[in-house]
Parts: sequence; structure tokens; C-alpha cells
Amino acid sequence: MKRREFVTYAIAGTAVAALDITGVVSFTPSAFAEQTFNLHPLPYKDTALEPYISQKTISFHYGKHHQGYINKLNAQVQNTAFAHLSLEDIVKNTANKVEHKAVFNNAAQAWNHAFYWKSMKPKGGGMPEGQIKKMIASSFKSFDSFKKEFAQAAATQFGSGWAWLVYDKDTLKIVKTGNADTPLAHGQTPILTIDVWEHAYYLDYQNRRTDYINAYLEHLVNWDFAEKVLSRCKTK
Ligand code: MN3
Repeated sequence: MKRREFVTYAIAGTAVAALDITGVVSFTPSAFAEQTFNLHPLPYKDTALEPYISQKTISFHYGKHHQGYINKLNAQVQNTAFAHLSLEDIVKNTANKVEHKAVFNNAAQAWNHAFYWKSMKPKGGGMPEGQIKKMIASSFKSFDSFKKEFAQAAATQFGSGWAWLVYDKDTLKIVKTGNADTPLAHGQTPILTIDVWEHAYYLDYQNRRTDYINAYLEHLVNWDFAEKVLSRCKTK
């Protein structure tokens, strides 16, 4: 690693706070020691989201796909300045740079998946409470309009990608991103996400993506997590 490179990246980097939210890595930034990204334990048992997401889906999605992105990222950043950055800062520093596309894809997918697991919980779904409820009411016409718009974004993301509830300039918005792309790369703060790559639902729902989206909204979405993430946005 060249020291000058590290300094440049360190200055370009921003708060590490969101890392605590995803819990994707145990991370101590250091100009001297390289880090290895690790797959953080799921926030619930691999059977806990059944019958909406099966243990079999989790075993492939978390155990193979998510682990795979982390393994590839570790191999790519070894002996580079990126090995000294937080995951979120790698995503931000490689976004929209053709020469860093491969690193971006694996870093963003490592981050997106950690955020996705936290966006769900057993016996989740239903109506939110607290600040998130108020902000959804002020940002969308009603909770039903929010649900409709979120489901629509998730259903219409062509091919692989994600739908998100994001915090952007003091309001909540719904956006969708293709492949590994993430709101972090566009100056927005993710509040919740649903993975709509086929590997997220195909074993349980085959081509019925809409049924998976409805199960997420009715039974899985973790409003406590959304509330926690939102409270951090508001104190920034
Ligand atoms: Mn996935």
C-alpha cells in the first residue's frame, strides 16, 4: 500500500456509523493493518423467516451468495488501499468508476445483503409506529400508498436488483437499483431494502416475485430497524 493513496481514500471517506447498523464487519481502520471482511451472523435463526423465506433459501442466499461476495471482495482488496477502508467507504469510493467496477460490485453486494438481513425479522411486517410512521405519512399520501409504491418498485425492477426506502433531503423516497447498485452510491441513506434478485425468492416462489414482495411487506419487514436507522439520519 502506498501511504499517499490511503490518505486520499481516508479523506474521501465519510462516517463509519452505518457500519454499526449493518454489522457486516468488525472493523478498526488502520493505516498499517489490513482488514478482512467477515460474514456477520444472521440476526435470527436460518429457519426464523419460515414459511415466507425457507431455510433452504437462506442457506444458499446467505451461506453461498452473500459469503461469495465477501470472499471475492477480500481477494480483490488484498494489498490495495481499499483493504484499509470500511466497507461503506469502499462502496462510496468505487461507485461510478469503471476501473473499480469489480470491487464495487462485491463491496456493494456485501453491504446490501447485510442491510437486507436486518431489514427483516420474524413476525415483522404490518404497520410501523413512531417517527417512521409519521415520516411515511408525510412523505407518501398514506401507508397504503407507501406499500403500493414500494411493491411496484420491487415488482418492476427489470432483472436483478433491489427496491429501497431511502432518506434523502429530509424526506423518504422509494427507489430501485439494478444489480449491485445501491443508494449509498447516490448520496441517499437506505432505511429498508428488499432483494429482488431471483436467488432471493426462486426456491420458495419460483417466478411469483409479487407473492414474495407481499410476504415481505405483510410478515417480514423490520420496522424497529427502520426506526433505528431513521433516528441516526435525523441526528446527523
Ligand atoms: Mn441476494
